Formats: sequence, C-alpha cells, structure tokens
Amino acid sequence: MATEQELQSLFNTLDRDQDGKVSINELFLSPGLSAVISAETNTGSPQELLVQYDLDEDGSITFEELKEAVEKANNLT
Ligand SMILES: [Ca+2]
Ligand SMILES: [Ca+2]
Repeated sequence: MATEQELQSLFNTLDRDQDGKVSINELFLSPGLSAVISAETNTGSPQELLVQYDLDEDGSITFEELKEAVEKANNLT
C-alpha cells in the first residue's frame, strides 16, 4: 500500500531525466524501485506494467497512469 505522496516521490526518483514520464528504460535502471512499483500495481514486470497501464501507448508511464494502476490494484491509501 502507498499514499499518493509516497507514489509521487517514488515516481520522481524513477524519472531520472525529469521529463514527467517513467520509461521502461528508467524502470530497468532502478530494479529495486521497479519491484516496489510491480508490487503496488500487481504486475510481474515493467513490461507487464506498460502493456496493462500505458494508456496512451507512448512507451512511458505518467504519474496519472501510475496512480490509476495502483488504484485499480486497490493499493492506494
Ligand atoms: Ca523520464
Ligand atoms: Ca503513457
């Protein structure tokens, strides 16, 4: 479980180039944080997260997309 604030700080850490999106490469660069994201979204891997929740299919996860994924997994507190 995570709060929106915790998610935001996780997201900001993952977004290394600070373009407002977390790409699959950025997920692979931080395996520990990726594992947290996988757990919070009930997905098995960054690829699965992208397949299921990259709603506009740009290859990156925005904070809105991440939040929705965590909400759908019932892990947002
Ligand atoms: Ca980025
Ligand atoms: Ca996207």
